[in-house]
Amino acid sequence: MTARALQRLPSDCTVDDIVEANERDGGVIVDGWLNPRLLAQFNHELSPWLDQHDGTNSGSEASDSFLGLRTKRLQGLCMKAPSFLDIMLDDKIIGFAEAVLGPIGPTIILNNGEVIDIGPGESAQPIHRDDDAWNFANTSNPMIVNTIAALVDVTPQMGATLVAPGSHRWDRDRMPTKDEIVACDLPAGSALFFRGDTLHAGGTNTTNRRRRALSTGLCCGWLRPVENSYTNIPIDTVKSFPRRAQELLGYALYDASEVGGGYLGYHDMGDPMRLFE
Ligand SMILES: O=C(O)CCC(=O)C(=O)O
Repeated sequence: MTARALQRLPSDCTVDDIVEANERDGGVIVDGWLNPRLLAQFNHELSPWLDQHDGTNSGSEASDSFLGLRTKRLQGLCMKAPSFLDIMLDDKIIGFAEAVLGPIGPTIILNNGEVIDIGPGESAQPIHRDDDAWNFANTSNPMIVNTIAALVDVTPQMGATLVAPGSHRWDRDRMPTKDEIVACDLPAGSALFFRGDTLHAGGTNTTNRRRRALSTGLCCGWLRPVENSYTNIPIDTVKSFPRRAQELLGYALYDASEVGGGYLGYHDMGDPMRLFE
């Protein structure tokens, strides 16, 4: 059976619309999520970093091959491209994360803020679930939500994200057939919002253009995130950020006492947010 394309929502959609579509399909496209001014500013800030980027070199061949040998990736965005803060603090992404992850944790943190710039000739990634980074966890609820925002116009031929709609409800070992996968074409500024239990991958780039996109993922406050923001962003820089950004970067004490849990992430037996007072 051929996969149904993901629903497209307008930029004035609500968090409930995003959550509802995700509940049904495992992902949804929000057109015009990033406004043109923010998009232009963010691209401007990124350009020097991408120009001087030497390509993937994580120190592990297996990891490099998954991340893409013809793909440039950047983390530490709050420092490299400060307008990322506005993206990370966007109401829709935070509302989406709180709604989906709330059942298994009272607070959320940044999993990754990562530019994924897929170059010509790159092949598609293996299809995967973001939740599988924590492969022993086996929770019944996703542990992360992610967004892939197009920073340039992205066509299916340029390595658009591939998604298997509905796969968040499949048995864990079921893989999609070709017909069950859709490529998300995204005009610049539009974004795919999806859950950590949805099968997806970066696609093949058969063009001579680069596919510049941004992955902003949020996860449960009790998880060790994919990106290490403590080392990627100097603490003196974090000091100047709004309180909510400091919390999302993992500095707030995780407090699950009201839901039968405990405290995680002490600094000197207290809340690390004291460092910013
Ligand atoms: O680049 C994309 O569209 C998806 C990337 C992805 O899924 C990943 O790197 O894990």
